[in-house]
Amino acid sequence: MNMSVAREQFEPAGAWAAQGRQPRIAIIGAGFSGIGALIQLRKQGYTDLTCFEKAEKIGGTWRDNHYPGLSCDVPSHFYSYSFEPNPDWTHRFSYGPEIWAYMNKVADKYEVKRDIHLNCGVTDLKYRGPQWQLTTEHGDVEIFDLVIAATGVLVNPAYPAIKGLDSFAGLQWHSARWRDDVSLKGKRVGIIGTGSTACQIVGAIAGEVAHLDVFQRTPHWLNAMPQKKYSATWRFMLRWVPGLQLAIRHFMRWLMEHTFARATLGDEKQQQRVQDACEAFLREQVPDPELRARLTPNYKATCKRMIMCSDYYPALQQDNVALITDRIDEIVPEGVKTADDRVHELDVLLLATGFQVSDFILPTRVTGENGLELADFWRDAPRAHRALTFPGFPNFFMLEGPTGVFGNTSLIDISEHQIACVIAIIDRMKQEGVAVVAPKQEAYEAYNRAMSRDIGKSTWATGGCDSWYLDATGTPNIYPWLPQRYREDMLNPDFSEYRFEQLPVAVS
Ligand code: NA7
Repeated sequence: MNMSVAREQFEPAGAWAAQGRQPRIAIIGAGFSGIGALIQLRKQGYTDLTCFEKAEKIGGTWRDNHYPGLSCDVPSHFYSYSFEPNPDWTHRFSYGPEIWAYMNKVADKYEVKRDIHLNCGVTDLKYRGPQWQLTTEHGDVEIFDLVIAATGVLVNPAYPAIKGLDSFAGLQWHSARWRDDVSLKGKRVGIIGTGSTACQIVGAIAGEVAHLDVFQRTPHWLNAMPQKKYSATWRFMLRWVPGLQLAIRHFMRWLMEHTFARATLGDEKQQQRVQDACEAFLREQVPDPELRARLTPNYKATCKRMIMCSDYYPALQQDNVALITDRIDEIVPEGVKTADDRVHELDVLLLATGFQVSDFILPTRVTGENGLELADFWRDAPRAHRALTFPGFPNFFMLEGPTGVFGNTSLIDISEHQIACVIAIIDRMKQEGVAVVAPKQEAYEAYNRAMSRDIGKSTWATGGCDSWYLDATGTPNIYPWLPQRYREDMLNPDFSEYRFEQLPVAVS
């Protein structure tokens, strides 16, 4: 494929809106957000869309993650597009393959796959006011009026900085790079990490491996996953009873946001309720006091992301499973050596060690006005204006950007609201012949000041733990208010926070 386009072809294009032409919009990433953006933009009459996807298939995190036991801890009827409810979800909390299939089905139905270039990673984005020059990994160059990064939050695997990691003689891989070609049956397996991913994997593989060592650095709080298989009758009702699916969606949203979200955001009563539930769950599930003590965190529930998983504790108590809480000293060819000088011999080592959470669109090089690099703008910690835009980076939007609503709700729901905001901004550009839009520096600073002030009240900050929510400055890099507030802000953007610039229309 050769998409090379001479820049001159577009000059002096300048203000698309003033010229009355369609804006050329690049969308980077074909996961839930990118596909949602393609669909919503097209519905609103924006048709010059090109989506760049680095992988050979669409799907984002639901393509990358396909480990055993993968499921979503947000209820399916809420973790789906609002414009495409799915009466056929088989479970209250869907498993990974079903979610991925749903995304593909929606992409097919709305015929957006034709807009997607697969195997086409973007390496470089350069602002050449008022447009963006986009370079792909193949060296092709294209010019766009607007860029929407839909590159996800937890994308690049974090590999643990443990001495000797590469010296392991057996097989090892990260949870997000699962080896479907290797059977774990009858093998001695070790897993490093005890976050949501590890809990799901442990529950799924404990029954088939010969032996499983679970290496825990810090215990996490768990609660039961109230999983439920939906009956055919229920699914029939969902399909035919008007308003039922919508009512369930709203109820699930309300429930999540009035329990977990409030518990996290300083509502002490709710926090105590969640705390009590987690403690009771641990007591009921783990009768052995010695094991229970090793599984009891010394920080508040909801400080780290609370894990919903019903088969982790039972799996840990199987005869072929051991919880190892001694510090890992190093990885040796035979396995994992712990601080008690013991070598835990393994055939396979699984790394469920999370993601590089500060990357977002990086390592794609993004250069804004006056040569400002996004990586430098984010030097201390990634920040954004309303988790969506950046001063100095005009005509550039990032869905699920830094300081977004990452906890206690559906990311699909949040990104849909962000897309609505992007469309409102583009509509205004069109109506007023605007060529350049970016948040004002003072609006960005005021917003981030308010966030820093209020995030200090959340259990992410006060709960006494270390977590992936904390950035390099030790501040939770996450939205400090209820998701409802964010949705309202997205639906009613305050245009005074943005710099809208008209440019003279060049005569060709
Ligand atoms: P998480 O939640 O970041 O968990 C990573 C786990 O790996 C966690 O238990 C870490 O221990 C552990 N870890 C990381 N580095 C090391 C080293 N060097 N040594 C030992 N243990 C280590 O990632 P997940 O993939 O489980 O979940 C990520 C999100 O995906 C989740 O929140 C959902 O939103 C979906 P720690 O607790 O830091 O001591």
